[in-house]
Amino acid sequence: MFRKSLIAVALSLVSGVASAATCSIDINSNDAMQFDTKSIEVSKECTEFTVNLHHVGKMPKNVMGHNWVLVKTPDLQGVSSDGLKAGLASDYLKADDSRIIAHTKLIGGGETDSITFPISALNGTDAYTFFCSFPGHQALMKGTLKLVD
Ligand SMILES: [Cu+2]
Repeated sequence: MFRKSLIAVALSLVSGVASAATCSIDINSNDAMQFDTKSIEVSKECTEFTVNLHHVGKMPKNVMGHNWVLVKTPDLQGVSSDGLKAGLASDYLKADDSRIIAHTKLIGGGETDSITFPISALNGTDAYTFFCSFPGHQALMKGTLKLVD
């Protein structure tokens, strides 16, 4: 009897973790200029979505800095080139750029940063791209994000 209820509690814990996990993602970046995620699906059941960006490398942010920046795909080149002009002091992002939907700060090896944004910032028709705005990284450090049922 006790054992059965223990199993029921364990099962409910597991399912609780599973549904919470769909509204956040952990992404690793490294010294080889890579994200370990190429596509992200965000459930429409989420009200907010959280990205936890980890830099698992050792290099400092002025040499191998990474951030996670979300834009509509057609805005990618414009946000990226304006970010380059903004420079390291601005985390390679133009200040108050309304085209940026969400972004973490720029981090170096061993660091982590998180960003939470409302799902109301997304819709089911636009295509979204996430990328790292550090100079030269976008070619490798890029992926897609979409809203799913
Ligand atoms: Cu990067």
